[in-house]
Amino acid sequence: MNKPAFTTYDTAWCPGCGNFAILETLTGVLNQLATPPHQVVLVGGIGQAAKTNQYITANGFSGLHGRSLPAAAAIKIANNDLTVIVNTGDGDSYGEGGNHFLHNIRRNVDITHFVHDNQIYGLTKGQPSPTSDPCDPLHKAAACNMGATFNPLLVALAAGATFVARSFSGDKKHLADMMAAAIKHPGYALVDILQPCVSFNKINTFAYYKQRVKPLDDRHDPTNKLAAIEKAMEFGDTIPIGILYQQATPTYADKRPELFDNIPLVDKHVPQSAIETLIKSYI
Ligand SMILES: Cc1ncc(C[n+]2csc(CCOP(=O)(O)OP(=O)(O)O)c2C)c(N)n1
Ligand code: SF4
Ligand SMILES: [Mg+2]
Repeated sequence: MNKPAFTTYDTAWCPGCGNFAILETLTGVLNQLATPPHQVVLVGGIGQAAKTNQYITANGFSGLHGRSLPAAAAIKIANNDLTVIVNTGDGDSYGEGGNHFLHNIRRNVDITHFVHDNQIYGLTKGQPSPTSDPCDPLHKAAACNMGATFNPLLVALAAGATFVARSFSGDKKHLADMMAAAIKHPGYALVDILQPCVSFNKINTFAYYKQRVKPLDDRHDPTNKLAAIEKAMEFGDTIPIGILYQQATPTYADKRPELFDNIPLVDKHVPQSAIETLIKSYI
C-alpha cells in the first residue's frame, strides 16, 4: 500500500511571510521519508512559527511558549517509534525557552529542532527577540537588542550539540537538504532557518538575507568543531549557511536502553498493583 501523503491546510500568515516556504519545503521533505503521517509528531510552543505544526496533516502538540523542547523529548522517550520534529520561533526557542534549549542539547534525545528565526517576536507584533540585531541609529524605529545579540549556533556548539546547521527560507533546495539531514541525524539536531517577517521586521528582509547568505564551501569540515565555531561567529556582511557541525555521539537512547527497547514505553504493561505500591509510597 502507498504511504499516505502529508498535505497542508489553509494558513493565517501574512502574504509574503517566510513561513510559507518553510511549510512547503517541510511538507515536501516529509513526503520523501518512508515514515507515514501517523508516526510523525510536530511539536511547537506559541508563535507564528509554531502554527506550522497545525498546518500539516501529521500529529501535533502545541506546548506553552518556550516549552516545546521538553514536550518533544518526552514524546520521543515515551514512544521511540515516532519521528519528532519541533517547529517554533526564535523567541520561543532562545528566549523564554532558553534554559530548555541548553539542557535538551546536553541530553541529546533524538529530536529535530527547526527554529524559524525571523529575529523578532512576530505573533505579538514586533518586539525584539534574543536574535534581533543590536541597536544602532539604523534601528531607531525597529526592534533591536539593547544588550548582546544571542548567537544560537555558537551556544548550541558550546552546549555540545551534535548537529548544528543554518538555512534560509529563500533557498528551498538548500533548506530541504538541511531538513532531511537533520531528521536523519541520530540525536538532537538544530537548524536555524532565517525567515523574513515582512510585517514587523523591516531590517532583516528577504533582500537583506539574500545578499548575505553564502553556502559553506567544500573546504569546510563539519567534523571540525573549531572550524564550526569560527563559522558560527560570522553573522554580518556574510552569513554562512549549511551544516556547520555534525558528529556521531551516543544519544539518550544509547545511554538508557531500557527505555528504548523493542516495546515503546507507552506500550509496556504496568500492573495495577505496581501503581498502587508507588502511590502508597508517597502517602
Ligand atoms: C508563557 C507565555 N509567555 C509569553 C507569551 C506571549 N507570546 C506569544 S508568542 C510570543 C513571541 C513569539 O515570537 P517567536 O517565538 O519568535 O515566534 P514568531 O511569532 O516570531 O514566529 C510571545 C512573547 C505567551 N503566549 N505565553
Ligand atoms: S507577522 Fe511576520 S512572522 Fe507573523 S505571519 Fe506576518 S510576516 Fe509572518
Ligand atoms: Mg520570531
